[in-house]
Parts: sequence; C-alpha cells; structure tokens
Amino acid sequence: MASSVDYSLYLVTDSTPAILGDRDLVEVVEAALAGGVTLVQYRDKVSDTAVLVSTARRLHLVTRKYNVPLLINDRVDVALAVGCEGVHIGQDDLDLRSARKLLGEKAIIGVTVSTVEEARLACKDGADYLGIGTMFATATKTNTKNVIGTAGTKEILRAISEDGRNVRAVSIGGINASTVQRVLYQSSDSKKKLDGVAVVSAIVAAKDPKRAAEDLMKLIKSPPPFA
Ligand code: TZP
Ligand code: MG
Repeated sequence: MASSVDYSLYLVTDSTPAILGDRDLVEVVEAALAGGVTLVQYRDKVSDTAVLVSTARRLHLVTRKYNVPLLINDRVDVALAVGCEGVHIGQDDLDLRSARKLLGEKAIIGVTVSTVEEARLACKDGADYLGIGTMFATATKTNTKNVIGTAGTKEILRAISEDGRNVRAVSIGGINASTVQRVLYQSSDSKKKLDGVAVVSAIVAAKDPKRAAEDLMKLIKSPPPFA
C-alpha cells in the first residue's frame, strides 16, 4: 500500500466552526472524494477520544468506498482502533519508530518537517512521506514553527533526494487555487519534485467542496502558465 499511494491532492480535515461551519464533516469529505481527493487525513484537535474514534469509523466507510487511504493526525491509538491505513505525526507526537512498531510495516506514516535536519531524520527512521511546511502563513494553523516558502521547501527536497529512499513529499500551508501551481513548480528541485499538496481550508471551508477539489486537481494536472 505505502508505495502506491497517490499524494496529488491530500485533504486534511478541520472540525472547528471557523472552517467546517455547521456542516457534517463526513459529508464534506465525501464531496471532496467525489471531486477527486486522493488521500485523507482526519485532523481534529477539538473532539474527545470517543468522538474521534466514531468519526474516524464513519470517515473510513466513506474513504474505502473511494479506495482512498485514511490517515489519523497525531493519534496512533485511534488509527489502531479504527483499522485505517496510517497516521500523520508531528515533531511533538509519538516518535516515528514507536508508531511504526505499533502500526506495522504496511501502515502509511507521514511526518511534519520544516527543516533539512527533521527531514533527514524522518527519512532515516522510515517515514513513507513528509508533510513539508509551513509553505505560507495560514489562519488554519497559527502555531507553526516556520514559514519556509518555496525556497525552504526546495532545500528540503534537495536534501531528501540525496537520501536514496525515494520518500514521498507534500507541501502544506496556505495552498489554494491561487497558489497551488506556484507551490508545485517553484519548489521543485531538479532531482526531487513534490508528489502533491495538502490542503485544509481550500476544500473544507469551500462552499462546494466537490467543485473545490475538482478545480484544484485540474490545476495540479495542468502545466503552469508561467513554466
Ligand atoms: N500544518 C502546517 S500548516 C497546516 C497544517 C496542518 C494547516 C494548513 O491549512 P490551510 O487551510 O490549507 O492553509
Ligand atoms: Mg501533531
């Protein structure tokens, strides 16, 4: 599973009223899947464990219908309880080696990195992919360590291309229809390109999440006007 994952358009969820509004998260995710999202991370910083598990189970029913992997942010225990495809962990969460021991070799495990050192370590410890960011400052997550832009992202991509393991890479932070092509093409190193982009508000806060996903996917698949 881990090597065949399509990272092109990675939806990361948010359950706060500021972004989700009063809509049902599972319905929003299903619409985004219908619009072409290729990977889903359930990221919920507000619900208790019981709600996390029950929502993750509902999400998993939907993602399986679309044959798209479901990852859980932070919580290896929730991923284990639900039996979904993996987790995404930050620098302050359970360490990657422990997560791998608990979830097994087949699980998809991604790590947030914002420096070359963090990226090298995540590669060494066996990450399947890196969530590189924060690309641009964003209201969705204000406590990010670094805003690294396309230049910082390119530096990390160059470093991981030397690692030889072909770890996959996505960019996150402030990515939307206006920025996605710049992100993809200005960050690319000659030896290693981004495998995709991760977005929260561009889809979850959109009036029409299906349409938002379709529009982003079109931009991802088409060459930029400034190439
Ligand atoms: N990690 C770094 S930025 C971010 C996360 C989870 C939030 C990105 O949200 P948005 O709305 O796509 O800018
Ligand atoms: Mg985390």
